Amino acid sequence: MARAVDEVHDVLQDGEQALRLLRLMLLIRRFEERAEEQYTRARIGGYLHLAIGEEAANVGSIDCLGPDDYLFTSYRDHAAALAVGSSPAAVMAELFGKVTGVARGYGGSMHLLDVDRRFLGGWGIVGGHLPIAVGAALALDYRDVAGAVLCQFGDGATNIGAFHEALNLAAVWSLPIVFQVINNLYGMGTSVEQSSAEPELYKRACAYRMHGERVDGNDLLAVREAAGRLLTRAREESRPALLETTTYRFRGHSVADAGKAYRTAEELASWRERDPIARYAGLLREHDLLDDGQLESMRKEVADEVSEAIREAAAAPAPDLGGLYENVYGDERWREQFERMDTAAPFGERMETRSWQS
Ligand SMILES: Cc1ncc(C[n+]2csc(CCOP(=O)(O)OP(=O)(O)O)c2C)c(N)n1
Ligand SMILES: [Mg+2]
Repeated sequence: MARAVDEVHDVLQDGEQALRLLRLMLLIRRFEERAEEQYTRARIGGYLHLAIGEEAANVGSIDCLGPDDYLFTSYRDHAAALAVGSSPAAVMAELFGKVTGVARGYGGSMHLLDVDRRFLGGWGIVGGHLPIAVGAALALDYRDVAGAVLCQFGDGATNIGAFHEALNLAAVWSLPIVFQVINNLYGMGTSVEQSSAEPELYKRACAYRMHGERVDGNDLLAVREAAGRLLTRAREESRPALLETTTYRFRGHSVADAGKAYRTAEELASWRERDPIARYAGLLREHDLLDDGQLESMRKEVADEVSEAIREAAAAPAPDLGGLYENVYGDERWREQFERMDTAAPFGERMETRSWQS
């Protein structure tokens, strides 16, 4: 794979920017560790999928988004929300199901969003958001806006029908979208080798005559270079691409999975040696952009920021249950429908004809 070395290292020409990216990855790591802890304290309900180990794959591409671009991702979405600039307090509050959360506490961990920052979710159905992201790219094209869509998903999603439908349409209509597969080698407990006839996932792009390439997803600057180049191409030439970023999740699939039954301790250890944060920090040290004192104070800063986010989330009120169905039904008359609920009736509601049926 050809890589423009000068471009890869442009970040290193700007010390402030180089440190900003490190800080963001440290913030994500700390946020995830504390979210895991809060889950075990039963302060977070539902599911919780952590991106510990996948920070570079997230930050590297999301950092390339411009003011007219949109972001979509899967349920492993905390890193994406933080990378796009959502406040840690609002993201944590969403995990806690509080009204100050990014989805007002109704979405939870898998359904983060930040419309102001053009982050359109956080989606729980594997691969289900790909056609929706294609729709956003079509909207950009239709409105003649020179923006692009970045759509992230896991390796498991590449075996879902919607993946193929989405890539096909994006290619047929030549839409400005970069599909980023975050290949962490497993879909729950099933390895890519076991589940994919072509385990080099970027090669699937050729079925749609689309550009595909693979980069080391634990190398922040490699991800950033490739994503930047493909997003620019999408914006300027309205051409889709498939970018595969190989990485590894250090934790289990979700907090309910220890992540040990289907992979060996040796495998985990070998990936830990390629920890994206340690690796990037090492690179900054080599270039005299970072010393131990700076790293320590940065770690402390993000730790304090996350502690404060937890404090705020814990203190915030839960949403009003009366609004539970708001934004769920398009028809405002839903209220009337639920007013008729009667748990004692045979089918859960009274049987007379409802006005909204007529
Ligand atoms: C359509 C659909 N099928 C199954 C599931 C259950 N499920 C949730 S996550 C997951 C694994 C997906 O793995 P991958 O796409 O590699 O993403 P990762 O979790 O590794 O980030 C599965 C099968 C689902 N949510 N949606
Ligand atoms: Mg996976």
